[in-house]
Amino acid sequence: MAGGRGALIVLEERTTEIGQLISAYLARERELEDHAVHLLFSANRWEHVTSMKEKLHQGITLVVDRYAFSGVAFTSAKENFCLDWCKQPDAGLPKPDLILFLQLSPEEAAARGNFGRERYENGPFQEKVQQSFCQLMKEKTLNWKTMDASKNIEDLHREIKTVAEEIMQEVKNKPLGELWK
Ligand code: FDM
Ligand code: MG
Repeated sequence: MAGGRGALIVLEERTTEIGQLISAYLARERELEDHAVHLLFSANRWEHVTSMKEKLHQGITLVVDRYAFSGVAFTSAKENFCLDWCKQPDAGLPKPDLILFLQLSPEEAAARGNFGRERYENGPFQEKVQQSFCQLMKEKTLNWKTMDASKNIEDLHREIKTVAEEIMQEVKNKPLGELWK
């Protein structure tokens, strides 16, 4: 999102009560109904919006992890959830100027550290999530870029830095949009 200085926002568990609930759910320490947990993830984003907007209006660039696209991709990978229902709770969030999809095959992802401990970390589900992401990436009103995440960290970093700096220049004086509206 637009601006000169940077700030990393990882919508991170544990800093709020909703975040703590989500964290316990992912760690399989507690069960939550599928619709309810989807709405909690979205609520967790909404509770960060005021401070995100403040930063953006100060000209700070935000790098946001765990944004609405993960929410839609993971819930819509479950049985009986359509993409459209999944998108609604996040409609109106600050619209990103660039969305980076770090693509890695589920096999390669599984070979990385700690895979399998958390909820959703199994091959067949990850395949479905990847298909949902492919659906989402068809939306032409959003600026998706796919990066090859199997590269080494230095090369990937360089590529991300280049596209990020380009878009920061491009959107410098543009107003903030609303996602899915
Ligand atoms: N996840 C993440 C969701 O199910 N919904 C969401 O809205 C978000 C942001 O939580 F399995 C899932 C995706 C993943 C887990 O997210 C933790 P990260 O991004 O892998 O840490
Ligand atoms: Mg994870």
